Amino acid sequence: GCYADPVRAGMDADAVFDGMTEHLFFTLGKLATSASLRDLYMALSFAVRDRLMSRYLTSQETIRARPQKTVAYLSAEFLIGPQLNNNLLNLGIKKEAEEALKRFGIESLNEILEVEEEPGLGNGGLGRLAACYMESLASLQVPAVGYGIRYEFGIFNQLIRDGWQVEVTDKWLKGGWPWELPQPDEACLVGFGGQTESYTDDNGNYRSRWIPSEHAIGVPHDVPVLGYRVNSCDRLRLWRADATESFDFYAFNIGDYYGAVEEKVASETLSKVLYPNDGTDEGRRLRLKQQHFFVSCSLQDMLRSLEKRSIAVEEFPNHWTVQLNDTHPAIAVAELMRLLIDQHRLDWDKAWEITNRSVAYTNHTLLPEALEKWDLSLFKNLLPRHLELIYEINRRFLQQVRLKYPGNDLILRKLSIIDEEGGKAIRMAHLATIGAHHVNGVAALHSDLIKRQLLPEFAQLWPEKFTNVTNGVTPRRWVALANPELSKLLDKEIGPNWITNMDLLLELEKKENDSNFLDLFASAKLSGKRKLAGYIHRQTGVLVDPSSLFDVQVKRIHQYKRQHLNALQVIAQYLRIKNGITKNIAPRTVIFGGKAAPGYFMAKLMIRFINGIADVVNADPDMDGLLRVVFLPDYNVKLGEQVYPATDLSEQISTAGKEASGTGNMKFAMNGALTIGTLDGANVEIRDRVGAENFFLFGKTESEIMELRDQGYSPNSFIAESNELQETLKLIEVGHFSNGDSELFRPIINILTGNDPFFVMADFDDYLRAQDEVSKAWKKSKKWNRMALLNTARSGFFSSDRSIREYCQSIWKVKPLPVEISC
Ligand code: 26V
Repeated sequence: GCYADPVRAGMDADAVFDGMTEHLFFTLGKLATSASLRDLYMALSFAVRDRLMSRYLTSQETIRARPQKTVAYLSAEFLIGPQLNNNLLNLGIKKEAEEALKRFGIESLNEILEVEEEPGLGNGGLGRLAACYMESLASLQVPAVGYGIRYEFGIFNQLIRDGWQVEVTDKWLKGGWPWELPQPDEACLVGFGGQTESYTDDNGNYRSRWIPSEHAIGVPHDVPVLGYRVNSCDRLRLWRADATESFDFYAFNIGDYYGAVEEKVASETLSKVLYPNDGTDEGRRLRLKQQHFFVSCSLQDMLRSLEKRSIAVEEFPNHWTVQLNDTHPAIAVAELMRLLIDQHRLDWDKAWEITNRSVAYTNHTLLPEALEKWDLSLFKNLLPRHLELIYEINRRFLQQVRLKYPGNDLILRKLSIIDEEGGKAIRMAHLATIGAHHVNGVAALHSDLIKRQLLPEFAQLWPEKFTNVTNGVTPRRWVALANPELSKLLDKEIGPNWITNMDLLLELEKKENDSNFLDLFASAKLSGKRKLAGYIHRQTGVLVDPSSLFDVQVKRIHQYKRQHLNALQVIAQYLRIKNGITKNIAPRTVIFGGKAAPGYFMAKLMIRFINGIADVVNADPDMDGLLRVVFLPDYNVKLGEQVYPATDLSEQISTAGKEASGTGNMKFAMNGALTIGTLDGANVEIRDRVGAENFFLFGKTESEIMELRDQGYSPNSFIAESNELQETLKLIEVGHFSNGDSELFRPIINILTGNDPFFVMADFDDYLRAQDEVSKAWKKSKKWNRMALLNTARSGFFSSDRSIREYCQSIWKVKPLPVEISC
């Protein structure tokens, strides 16, 4: 097909300029002479969107008539980041856009990119992974739909006031967001609450019927996801919750017009706000509603696509493969059963076969406190029919277990979907595992621990079900777009194909002793550091030296990620400098960034702690030229694009066994940062790939941590052995970083010296030793640059293209479907 209007969608600079002029006039109601930067951002975005349409519509046509399967990636979060630059890159019209902007008097595309609000529709790694995967699916020409929620307010914006985090509502839609296409004609209806009743159908079979007490309407808002330099343009379909007409109708009859409006407002709150993944119990009911809402809309949408083409519902698994991104969409197992049995009238066995053949589940955490459980009473109140179905799924499953383990009651209790300890609860990971044909972890170590620790009985029961797909990140956004200097160098050295084939970076290995090339590589890094230094100065007022070692930890703030371990190390370095022991010290700029969940007291105190240290260090003339500490406010995708290219040292210091994978670690390595890290998550594989000699390893292994825990961990035995650690703790206790207030950071000291589940004291000395290695290595700059180059050269494995190929081959059984545009 061909829908391109060459007048409106030409790819040269003239056409882009004309497109912008038209949109300024007709879409935005502005004259070019009075256009603001925001107007120009909107005009360029609409012009670029026009140029996606031919690819988007042809792709959707091709997928609709598809001879084969489409991937449905179900995720409560898609942290897609800014869209304009990515679409310019993937379309290949960046130069043309720059040229068009010049004619509006704009000298740098960056001025326009600055204006874009990013949709913060995710918390961190899990949501960003979904976005990288959508981009790779499109680039690999795999038919796919990402299904999620169009939150009106995404993750909060973070301000730092007096060192504390302050949360501000994220009003990302306020200026209008040009990248979405609302499709009200494809709305879906979703029920909640009420009760079930049994009845006998026309054939004399007992059936259950759900009469919900409440409904919401899901309106799809579609975002085109264009692949890199291909015609394939997949779709991200985000559901917005609307009130149903029936409320208005009912209220109209009884004359309560304003009451009806209030009801409408209440039901519209369903897709209002994204919840932090690690918050307290706040809003649990609403969160379960959100999950069922988007899952039900998405499954109805998939079934409708078959009906439209008169394909029998039994064919579902041949047309859709449904991936559950963590347990947030795990209700899909029960909802698909409900739709197949109650609406499509299939019998249980057929419905179960279809469900099981279609659904696969990715686990993203082992932390027991992070495993989703729903109180039975809450669940029953909101989803009574789903509870019946889950009981039946469980009954049949446990019967199977009984046959395999006769008389073993313990194993039944362990495997049951219903947790009977304390108040009864539904374990969503069990529902997902039983319903899915594959369960995968997100890094080799993590997948291994799923089998050995999280779900050992399930793994014994179904060994073939469990597998690993190590995470990856898209080289388009995280290298080509974020790091133009490095990209230019790579293009020149090995040609442009590395962007879609990161294994080609291995050719850089032969440059490892080429001083000339190493200098060029280092100057690309320096250019990134200069830009970040400018940003740091504008944002925080702190002046940092681009020639110092940029030592960076950016990620959500968590005890298990151990930002406090990094902070303690900074204090130890501060003390050494104060004591005149500067021989082994390399000049460093230690940079932190990340948000704490609003209800997570300890994480918020860690931010305050880092800022307390920064204030003391940065104000002390003894630290000049040796140490700076910066907390970058409001870490998000856009800021990440500035940070990764500017980093020398990547801090990946979680307690072994706690970080499922990490993905920031991969972005750093690709951009030529060295890692200081524990044997946790994907760090293990990064070290294997880049070489142990190009990685600063420290800390206890997962099994050593387990052993410590089993012996009874006593932080004091580690403190007793380390003078530096004692002095470091002492300085905090006397209030040195809190203007003499010896109480402020007491909770941190108490945790670290008491019952610390993350073993900070146990790893401190080895961490300090590894940091000394870092300082030593930094001083031999040629050697450092060689190590950095080898990190980039050997990081190709961590492209999300590789991850997606693995999902396609071993889990989804889908093939690429190239899209032809015949004009
Ligand atoms: C974490 C926590 C931490 C403790 C408090 C409760 C709680 C609740 C949820 C979570 C996050 C769970 C899911 C998640 O975001 N996992 C992340 O997924 C990334 C992509 O696979 C992976 O790289 C990260 O290691 C993993 O933490």
